[in-house]
Amino acid sequence: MTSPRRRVALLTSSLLLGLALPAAPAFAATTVAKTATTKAPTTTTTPTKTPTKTPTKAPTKAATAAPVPTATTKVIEPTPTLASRLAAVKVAKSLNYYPSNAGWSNMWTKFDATRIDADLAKAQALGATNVRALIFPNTFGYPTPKVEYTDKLSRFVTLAAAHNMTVKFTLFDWWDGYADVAGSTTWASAVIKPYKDDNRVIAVEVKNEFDATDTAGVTWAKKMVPAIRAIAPTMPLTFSVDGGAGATGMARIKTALGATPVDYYDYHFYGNSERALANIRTAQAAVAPAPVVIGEVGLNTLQNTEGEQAAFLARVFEAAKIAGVGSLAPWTLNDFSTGAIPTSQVSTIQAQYYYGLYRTNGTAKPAAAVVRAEWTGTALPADLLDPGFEAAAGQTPWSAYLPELGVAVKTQAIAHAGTWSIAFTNTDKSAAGSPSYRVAPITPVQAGQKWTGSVWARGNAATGTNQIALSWFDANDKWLGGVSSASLPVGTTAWTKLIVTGTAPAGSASMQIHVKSGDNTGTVWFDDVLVSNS
Ligand SMILES: [Ca+2]
Repeated sequence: MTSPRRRVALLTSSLLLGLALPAAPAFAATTVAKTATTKAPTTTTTPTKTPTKTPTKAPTKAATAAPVPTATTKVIEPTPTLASRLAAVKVAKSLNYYPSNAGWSNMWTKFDATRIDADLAKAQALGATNVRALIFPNTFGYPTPKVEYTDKLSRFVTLAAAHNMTVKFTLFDWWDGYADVAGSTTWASAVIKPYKDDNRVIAVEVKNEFDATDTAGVTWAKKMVPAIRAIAPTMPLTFSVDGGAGATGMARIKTALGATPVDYYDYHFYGNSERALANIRTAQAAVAPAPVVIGEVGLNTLQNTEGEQAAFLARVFEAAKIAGVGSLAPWTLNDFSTGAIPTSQVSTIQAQYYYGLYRTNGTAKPAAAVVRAEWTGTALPADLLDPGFEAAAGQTPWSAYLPELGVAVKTQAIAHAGTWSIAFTNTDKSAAGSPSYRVAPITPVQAGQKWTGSVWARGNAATGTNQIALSWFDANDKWLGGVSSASLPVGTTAWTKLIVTGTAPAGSASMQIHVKSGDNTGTVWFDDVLVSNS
C-alpha cells in the first residue's frame, strides 16, 4: 500500500516466480516485460490482539505445527489452466493479511499457525475467498529458501484452503537484488514450483508496487517474467503499482515489459474514494485489454475516522463494480500492535498500524461490516453515512469544512429523530463560503445523474443562510459547480425540510453534500439527511 495523500507508504510484498512456458498472457498477446523495484526489510517484534467478533460461520482448522505437504495439490479440481486461474483472479474476494502481532516478514519468522487459523476464520466469515501471501527472500533464504520457511508457506496455503480460500503469492518483497537473475530464478523456482499445478494458488505477483522507472528493475523483470512462466506456465503473473504511480505507473510497466507481458495488472488504491470510479477507469484504460484488479485498498483510522474508513471502502467497492473490476482486496485484516512491524520504513509510520478492518483487540471496525456486505451480496449498513448523526464519536464519515468560520457540534439537546442532531451557532462567512458539515455519497458520481438531497432543519433566532447544498468536482478535484436549497427562514422555527436537486454536470467525478450555516448569529440544528440519485 502506498499512496501519497493519506497514505503512507506501505510496502511489502514479493512475488513468486515461475517457470516457463507460454510467453503470452491469457488476455492478449503483447509484449515485453518489465522490471522491479526494491525495498528494504527489517526486523520484527511483538504480538498482541485478540479476536473478538466473528461474523458468520466459518470453519476453522487447526493450526499448529507440522509442516504440510508442499508439492502437491488438492485434487478436487482439474489441473488449473492459465485461463481458469485468471478467471479466479478476476473474481477473487481477496484480502491482505498479516497477524496483528506479526506484520510483514514477522509473520514468517514468528509463524503462529493457531493465530493464523483464527484470523483466516474471521476472513472467511467476512466472505473472503482468497488471501495474499507476501514472501521475503531475505527471510526465507536466498537464493535457496530454507525448508523451515517453505514448510511455513505450505502450512499457510493449507490453512487457507481449510477456510475455502485460495492464495496469491507476492514474490521478492523487501528485496532488490536485481543484478542476480540466476539466483532470482533459483529462488522463485523453489518457492513456486510446488504449486505450479496447485489450484489453491491462483496467481503470482512478481513484485509488489513495482517501479518501472528503475532500469535495473526493468531489466530484471523482463527476464523474470519468462523465467517464471517456464516454472509455472499456467500461473497468471502480475506486478502491482502503488497508488501514487497509479495508471501512469501501470502504463509504464506495460510498455517496459513489451513482448513479455504479464497477464493482468494490480492497482493499489489509496486515493480519494469519492473519485474512485474515474480513477479506476483511467487505470483500466492504461493497460487495456489486460484485466485489472485492485490488490490493495484501504484507509487508516489514525488520520481518518472509522466511519470514514467504512465509507471509503464502500465507495471503492461500488465504483469497482461499475467499472467491471471484480476483485478488490482490502488492506488489511488487522491493525498492528506496537512492535508488530519489523524495523523498516514502514514501522516508523504510525498510520501503518491503523489500516485494519479489526482493531488490535480483535473487535471489528465499521469497515468490517461493509466488506462483509460487499462480499456476501447483502445490503450495506443503513447508517453507513450517518444520516441522522447518531454514530458514536469518531465513527462518522462527516467532516468539517471551513471550520474556522464555525463548526458543527453534535448535540442531544434537540433531535428530529433518534437522539442526536448537529448544531451551528454564531457562524461567519467569507469569500470562500460558509462553514459546513460535509460527506460524499457511496454511489459513484457520474455526469448526468440527477441528485436530490434533503435535511430537516430548525432554528433558534437564526440569521444568515442555512441550507443543504450539493457540489460537483471533476477527476482532478476541480470544482464544477453546485446547487443549494432555499434557506431555512430566519428566526425561531419548527423542524423544516430543506430539499435540493441538481444534475451532475459534464466531467463530474465526485460530489459533496454540505449542510451549512453562514452569518448566523443564532443557532440552527440539522438532522436526518437523505441523499439519492436517479
Ligand atoms: Ca438524529
